[in-house]
Order: sequence, then structure tokens, then C-alpha cells
Amino acid sequence: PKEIFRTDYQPLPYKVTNISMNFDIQDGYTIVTSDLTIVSNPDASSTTMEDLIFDGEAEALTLLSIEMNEKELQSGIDYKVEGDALIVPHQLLSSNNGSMVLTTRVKIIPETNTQLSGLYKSGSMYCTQCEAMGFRRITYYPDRPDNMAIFDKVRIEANKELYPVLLGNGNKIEEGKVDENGRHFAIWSDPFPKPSYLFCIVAGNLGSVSSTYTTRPSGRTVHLEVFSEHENVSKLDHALTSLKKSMMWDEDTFGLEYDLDVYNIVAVNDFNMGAMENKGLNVFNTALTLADPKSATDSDYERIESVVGHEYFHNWTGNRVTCRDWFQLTLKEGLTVYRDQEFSGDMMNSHAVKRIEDVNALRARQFAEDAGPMSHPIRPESYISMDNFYTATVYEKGAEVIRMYRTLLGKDGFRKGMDLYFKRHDGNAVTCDDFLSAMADANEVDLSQFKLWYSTNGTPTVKYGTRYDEAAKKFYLTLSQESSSDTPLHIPVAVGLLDSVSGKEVVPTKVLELKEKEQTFEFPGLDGDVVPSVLRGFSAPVKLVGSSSDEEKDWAFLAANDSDGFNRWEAGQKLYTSLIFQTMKGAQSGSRTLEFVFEAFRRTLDLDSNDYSIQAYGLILPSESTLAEELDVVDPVALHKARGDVKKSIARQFYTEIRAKYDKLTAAMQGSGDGDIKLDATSIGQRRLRNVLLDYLCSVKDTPEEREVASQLAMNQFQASYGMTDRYAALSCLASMHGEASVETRRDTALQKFYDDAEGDALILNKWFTVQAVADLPDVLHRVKSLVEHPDFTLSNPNRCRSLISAFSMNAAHFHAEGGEGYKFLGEIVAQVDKLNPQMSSRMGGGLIQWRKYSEERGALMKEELHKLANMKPISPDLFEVVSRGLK
Ligand code: DPP
Ligand code: ZN
Repeated sequence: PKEIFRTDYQPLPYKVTNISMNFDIQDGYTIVTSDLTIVSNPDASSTTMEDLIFDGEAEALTLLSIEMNEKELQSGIDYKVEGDALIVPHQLLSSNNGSMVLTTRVKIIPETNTQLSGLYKSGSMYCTQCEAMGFRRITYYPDRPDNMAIFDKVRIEANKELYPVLLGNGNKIEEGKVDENGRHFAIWSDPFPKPSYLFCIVAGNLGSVSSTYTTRPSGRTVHLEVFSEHENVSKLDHALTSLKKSMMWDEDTFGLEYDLDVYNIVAVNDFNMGAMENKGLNVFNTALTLADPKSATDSDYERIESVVGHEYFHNWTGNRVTCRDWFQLTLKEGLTVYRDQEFSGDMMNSHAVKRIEDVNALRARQFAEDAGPMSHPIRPESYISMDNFYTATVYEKGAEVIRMYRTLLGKDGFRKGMDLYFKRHDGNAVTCDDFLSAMADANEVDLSQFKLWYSTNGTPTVKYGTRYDEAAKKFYLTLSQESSSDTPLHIPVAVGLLDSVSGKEVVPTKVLELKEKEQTFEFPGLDGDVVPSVLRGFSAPVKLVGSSSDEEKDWAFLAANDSDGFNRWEAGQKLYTSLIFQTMKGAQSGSRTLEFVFEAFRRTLDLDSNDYSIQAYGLILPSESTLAEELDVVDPVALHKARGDVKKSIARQFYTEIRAKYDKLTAAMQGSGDGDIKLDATSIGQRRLRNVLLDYLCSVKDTPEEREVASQLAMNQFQASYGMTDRYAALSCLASMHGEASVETRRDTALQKFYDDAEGDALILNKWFTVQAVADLPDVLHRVKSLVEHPDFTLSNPNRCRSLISAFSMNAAHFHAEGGEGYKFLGEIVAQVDKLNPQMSSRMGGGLIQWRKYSEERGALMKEELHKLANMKPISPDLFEVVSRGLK
């Protein structure tokens, strides 16, 4: 497979300015006709002598005919097909005064397209996925984002009874009957130039909910419609409401308005990603669309809202202004993730809660990626398969980089930069450098050093040291940095100072700009020593290291006093982390750390505010994956045990109080009645807190009596709950119970009931698989293996596959169990999936590449599986890239 490099970019010598297409959907195959208007590209440096090259995946396309200006071309004479390219000699264009219409007719087979890229069939509907390079599986085309063309007419023809709904990008301009054989057609036209990756059509027997939204800047009435298979129509309202909120938010926050008369969303059950922002016709994974309280958790609701926002926000950051080449992916993704994070924070009415969730995710996923063999800058330098670079780094770290602009330039400065960016680049395919220039020019600042964030991989470290000069009444904060960059990065470090006695804030948040290897900042006029609160709100994606002689004391102090919600939470996390690591090393109980942890936990537990989510997050111990990031070599079994032991000792210490609080919340929530599940922040927070408490209570299960109490408690909640949030939380506790027959009967009864009540609902079944895959039972691998044989399991549906296999590979203590059985299991599944869906297999294969993080024995066993995959023939380029990087 060929590696592509960022620095090799060349503009296209020729361009498609306009395209019209016809899709003749027949049972078993589809004929695609494309008319491409082609001109020489004035932007290209060396043009006229280069042949025209059209991308087309040989394996997916059968070329039936090709015409130029309606004259048939001869294979071998007028054109040739070589591998994945259709090549037309440049003379054809020059002999036509630099402009011509090329018509191709190809046959494709959506019915056997298991890669879910290009046109494929999901259940009874046809749909497309073209990002990044799926359009070349539909037709021959310069399939790269810098070819922005007008899709004049896209005609879709199919059987009317089977596929009554025919959708395309833009506006529907015509529809009607074709003949007496029951076929019909629709023609869609999109007035905005777009790259091929934003192309989409859908044909199916779909139900929908609809509404209208009137934009405020210019009063345009937009028809909004969300489609799904008929049986799911009752679960579409939340997505529709989220869409309206997104439209309103983008007008309020960035002055950005929607630009077409229609906005359609289609929910699809077989989908590689979360969702796709095709112009005017988003396609969504059902898991990120369908919601009712009985099947979706609160987190599902929140994710749906944020992803609907994300795809909507792409209309400006991605579609109107797109990427010049795929190396620039973070230009649209980092920016759009930043936008959806801010949107969600506003909708939840708590940016601290949102920040805690986002930083947790960043540390658990992106930090690990950046420390492993797939480490890359947010703007990668090379790829074999672009699909492998839809990563936490490009998305989440990319969003952190955007957030740093906002932190450095302020709210108004950032908005000025955004305005200039759209003013300069609307309708164009541009680069990350263009974005940076717009930010710099709009604010008349020099951001040349900031540029390094685009080319530096790995997580930088920021260290700080402090000194208080009593005589001068000055406090000195020394910051230093380390990263993989040769020269220092430009890092915004938000700092506040608290009086070391009273805990009162004496210096409010100030953004320090760390631009050198080491810098000392002075704070004058301080009457007494202070405790600094550094990197407030996680102002940069770095690891922060203090140098205080008594760090734990400072954390305890900050956990009690910091006015910054994020850092208060963070201080508590540091204390928990410290105790877990000490426990892992076999430290004695009754240590001072334990006292600090108990004190912080008690304070949080005792809080009597309405901010239940903050309270809940303050009580949760750092995840095993976040903890693993702090260790050079991880023993997942020991880590799991240490974290579990700490959880248990907290639970035992506060058992009575936790139980009292749990009961109090239960009583408060009972008023809401069956089915009447409220989704406001307070209700969500109450459920979140209560389920954290349940988890603590259920961790106490060392004796038969304790197991009886714990399983009974979880069972009671399971039986009393109507909504998925509480039901699933209770089931999670039950799923990890074993011992006495009565305990196991409760567990198995609940699992069976959950399965039966699902009545085949795909999303609920996914949860049923997941809850068993992540359970903490000694024979979990054996259980997962039997679930692979379950009639409801299939490797060809990505959601189902993730719900069992990927979930299990996240169950670290069991996946990494000694002997390597977990690795072997994953390796074998990855090999099978690679034959069906390379995007899926390469993602799943990522579970094996972090072998350097583990002991030599574990590492060797993981590598053994990687070698087996590397030697597999054939292997997809996607999986090859991940595996070979993993073995390097
Ligand atoms: N562009 C999509 C998204 O991030 C991913 N395919 O929303
Ligand atoms: Zn996106």
C-alpha cells in the first residue's frame, strides 16, 4: 500500500466544475451515470501536459461506457483504466479548448457492499457514506476535497413501493412516476459547491417527524425532517428538537445562519461512524439519533444533542469552508468539536460539568493514542488510509487547540477571527494555516509560534514551581515546558491564587502565556503566602506537574477551596490517584493520603446543592485508562484491583451516609412516576449521583451477607426503574455479581429480563451485549465467546460488533488477563472483520498496538497477534497501516 505525504500536495491540473448524476437502482445492482463538466484549473502551476486522472475503486466499479461530449470513447485508444484510476490523455481536453463533458456509466453492487463506504444497503434502505474516499466507490471522479463542484442534478430512480422516499443533497426540484412498472424518481439540486465527500443519497421506506425553523437573521423558513425505519419514528423527537436548538445557538453565538430550504437527517442502523454532515442531508448512526426514556440513557440523550449540533455546525465549519486536503482534517473537525462542546455546555447550563467530561475523555483516549505507535500531530504528516486518521487526536486534541485560540484571544477576539475566516474563505477549500492567519490578522497578533501545535505530536508536560517573598510581598510562579518540539510551544496557562490560610481567592483567573522553555511570572502586592490553582479549566492539553514539597496538602486545600469548578474536581482526582497508586504498591492503610481522600470525599458527599452532576463527578474515582496514562508500565490486573480496593474502602468508611443519601434521592425521585422521565439538568444530575452511590454500595461484597445486600439493592433499583439510565446502572452492578446461588440468580434473572423486554430493539440489545462484555466476572472472556455465537450477534453490523468486541477490549483487567487469551480472541475476530469491513477491523486492531505499555510477557503476546495479522493475506490497507505501525 502507498503512503501519502502532506508536503506532496499539488493542486489538480483539471477540475470538475459541475456534475449531474443518475442512479438507476435495480434489485441486485445500480447503474450510475455521471456527467462531469471539466475545465483546466487556473490555480494549478504546471497544467496542460498532465493526463486527467479520475479516482475509482476497481473492486467496486464496473465501467460500462465512457463518452466525451456525447461521443463514445475507445478503451486503450482514448482512455485506459489502470488499477484504481481512469486515465484520459490531456490532448482530449486541449483539443476541446480546455473544457469538455465526460460521461461515465458504471455498475455497482450496493447489496454486497459490506465496507459501508460508497452506496450500500442497510436493512431495507439504500444510503451512502463518502467521507473520506467513498465517492470513488460510486463513480469515477477527482475524489479529493479541493475539487468543489456544483451538483446540478442528482436523479434517483427506484421501485416506488419498496423505496417511496428518495433523498439527495440540497433541494428537491422534481419528482414523478417513471412508467407503469411501479418505478418513480426524484431529482435533487444543490446550489452550493461541494467536495465529493459531502455527497449523499438515500432511498428507502422511511417514516419521519418534521417541523420548520425560521432563521432570525433573514427570516428563511427551513423545513426540518428526521427519517428512520417506521418502527423507530416515535424515537425521533429528541433529534429534531436538538436540531432546532443547534440552529438557534449558531445564530446567537457565531451569527451563522442556515442556507438551504431543507434540512434532512436519516438514521441508519449500519454505519461506520457516528454521523455524517452531508450537505442538507445528514446521515446518522441510529445509536446517535433514536431516543426514548425506555431505551436511551441520559448520556445517550446528551450525546445525541451534541452530535446533532456537531453535524449541523459543520454546515459552516466544514461544508461552506472545507479542507484543501485530508491532512487538514482538524481544520473542520477540531473546530466543530470545539463548537459542539460549547453548545453542550450552554445547553447543560454547566461548562464545568462539560469540561470535566471532555477532559476525562481526552485523557482516557487521546493521551493514550499520543503516547503510542499511532501518535501523530493534529495535522498528520502521512497516511496510508485516511480513514485511520479520524482520531481522538485530530478531533479532541484539535478542539483543545481551538480552545487555546479562544483562551488567548478572548471571546470577542475569537469571534473576530471566525468572522474574518468566513469572510475570506467562504466557498473554498483551505488549510489550517489559513485559519491561523485569520485569527492572527483579525486580532493583529503574531501567532507564528502557536503554529507548532499543528506539527507537534505527543502530550507536552508543563512543570511549575513557586516561591513567596514575604519582604517584597511577591509571589513567583515558574513555569517550564517539555514537548517533542525542538522549540518551545505557545501555551496558555490559566492561573488563580488562593490565600493559603483562608482559602479565599486573592488573584482571580489570569491567562499566562508560556512561550519560552522556562518563564517566571510575578504576582505583587500579596500580604501572605498563596496556593496557586494552575491550568484552570484545563487551559491547555498538557500534563501538569507540580514541585511543591507537599503536593497532597495543596490538592486537599484546592479540593476544599478552589473557586474554579474544574480544578476543584481535578484536585480531588489527584488525591484519589495518589491513593490508588500507593495501594497498588502495597502501602499501609491509615496513611495521610487516605485521610485526605476521606476528607475530600466526605465534603463532596455532604454538599447540599442542586449541582448533582458536579457532586457525582467529584465522587467518581479516575478511570483505569486515565490512571494508566500516568504509569510507564501498566499491570491492568493490579491497577483494577487497587482501584477496586480504594473504592471499597471508601464505601465501607461512608456506607451509612452513602446509603442514606441514596435512599433520600430514591424517595425524591419516586414522585416522578412511571414513564415520566424528566431530562432537565437537575433530574439528570440526581440520577447520575444516585447511580454513583449505588456503585459504591455494590462494591461492598466480600461476604455472603454483603453480596446478598448488594444484589438485592441493585435488583430493587432494576425492578423499580422505568428509564434506561437507572435500569442500566442497576444491571451493570448486577452483571458483575457472583458467588451464592441466590446472588447469581438475581444477576441472571435481570439479564434475561432486560433481554426479553428489549423485544429485539437493536440499541437495547447493544447495551445487553456491552453490559456483559465489561462485567467483572472471572469467566468474562468465556461469556463473551458464547455471546459471539448468540443468534443476535453479527460481525457485519458495526454497532453490534463494538457493543461486544470493542467493549470487551476495553475491559482491561480481563482483556489483558495473563496467558494472552484475550489478545488471541481479539486477533481472530479482527481477521474475520477485515474481510467485511476494513474501517472496523483497523479500529478494533488498535486494541493490540499499545504493547509497549505492558510487561514483557504481555507485550510479546500482543505482538504475536499483530504478527499473525501482518502475515494475513489479503490484508486491507487500513488494517495493514495500524498493524505495521504497531509493530514498528
Ligand atoms: N465528518 C464526520 C463527523 O465528524 C465523520 N465522518 O461528523
Ligand atoms: Zn465532524
